[in-house]
Amino acid sequence: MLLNSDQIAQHNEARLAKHKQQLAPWTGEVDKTEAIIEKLMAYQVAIPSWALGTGGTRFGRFPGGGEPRSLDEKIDDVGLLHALNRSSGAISLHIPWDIPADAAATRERAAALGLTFDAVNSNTFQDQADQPESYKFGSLQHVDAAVRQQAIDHNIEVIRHGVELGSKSLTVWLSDGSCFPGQLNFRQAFQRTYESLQAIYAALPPDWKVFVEYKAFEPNFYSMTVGDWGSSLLYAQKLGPQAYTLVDLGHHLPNANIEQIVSLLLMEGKLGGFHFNDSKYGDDDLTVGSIRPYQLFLIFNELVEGMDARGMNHASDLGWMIDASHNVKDPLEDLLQSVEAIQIAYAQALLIDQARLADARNANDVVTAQEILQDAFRTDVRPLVAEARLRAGGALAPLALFREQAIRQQLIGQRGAKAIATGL
Ligand SMILES: [Mn+2]
Repeated sequence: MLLNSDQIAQHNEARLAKHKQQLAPWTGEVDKTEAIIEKLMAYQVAIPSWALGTGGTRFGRFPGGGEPRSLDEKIDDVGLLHALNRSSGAISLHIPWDIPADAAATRERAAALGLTFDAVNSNTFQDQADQPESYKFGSLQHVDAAVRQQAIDHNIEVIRHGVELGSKSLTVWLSDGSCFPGQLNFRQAFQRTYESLQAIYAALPPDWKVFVEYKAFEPNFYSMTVGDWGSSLLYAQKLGPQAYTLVDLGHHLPNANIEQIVSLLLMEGKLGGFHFNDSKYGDDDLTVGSIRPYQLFLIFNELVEGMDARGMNHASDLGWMIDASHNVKDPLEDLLQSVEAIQIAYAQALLIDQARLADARNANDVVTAQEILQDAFRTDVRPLVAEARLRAGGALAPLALFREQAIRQQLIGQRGAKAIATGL
């Protein structure tokens, strides 16, 4: 065990006086403060198995050492994150990178660390060594029925693995599309994709959801067959009540109003969940909140208001997942930063006085409406987030504790300096 509860307790003890001081201004508004802390404690973010190793770009990859070499070690890493922040209580797996050799044992290992399995992800965007058909020209959209069937079978196999692990949802992200005008008949590509998705949908257990993830461009650069929230919603509506749209923050054209998309999908009961990340230009997969924290806050404003309007449970009614991975940071430190950024945006959104905001809107008082939002955004809620962690048994300062305990050095000692994560 790289980190035990005594070490966390010692770390917290040393920081407690300062934390209490920072929390003091909040204790005057007990009801509001307690409500936010409780919601933060219930809220868990799923960690993607592919973010635990150093990412890369098409130009290169610079592994950092001590990366998880197996599914078990990936689960251990998420367990470590969860021990530090008590908010990373789920893991999202990618098949075939993370096929469990013994599902019951994998499930047990995760449960011992307080982890559950969030959505399982299929992969038809690259060819595996042993597969007969190639996805070079698409998978579910392919003109050849044999390729489509192979991709359908793969998705059904992913569901089967997910069932064994206790997962309740499948995320389908397709790289299908075209790189040049004339390459594809859009209508027929849509229709073939829809029929393939129907076959996958038919294999879903009754208590499962399927998330249809969209992406504007890359790896196809002329058209993507699930290219925007409109086409994803179309598939989800046609498929039926178990199908939902998944919003990946990096999968839009520049300057898209993501918060408006979120609001409308929620209104239609078709928002399934999120892939959190941040970006400056395209699908940059940067640390959540590192580039556009205000956008993240505005998205959470729509989420809180929209979920409350539908009587939804913030913690459990949507899939909350990170999808980020890059080249220059320690992946575990990066994930601690991402989870904290999500919690901060969530807590700030919970601060918004929605009744006052509605009054300002109804009075066409644009200035007050903006003030209400920015008051919340400019409030330092970090003491609340830290208090939620403390009460849940986590560390007051997870990143600091990660470094104090030299956890990366310990991982390198166990796994080696040249250990490279399986998967991407
Ligand atoms: Mn994604």
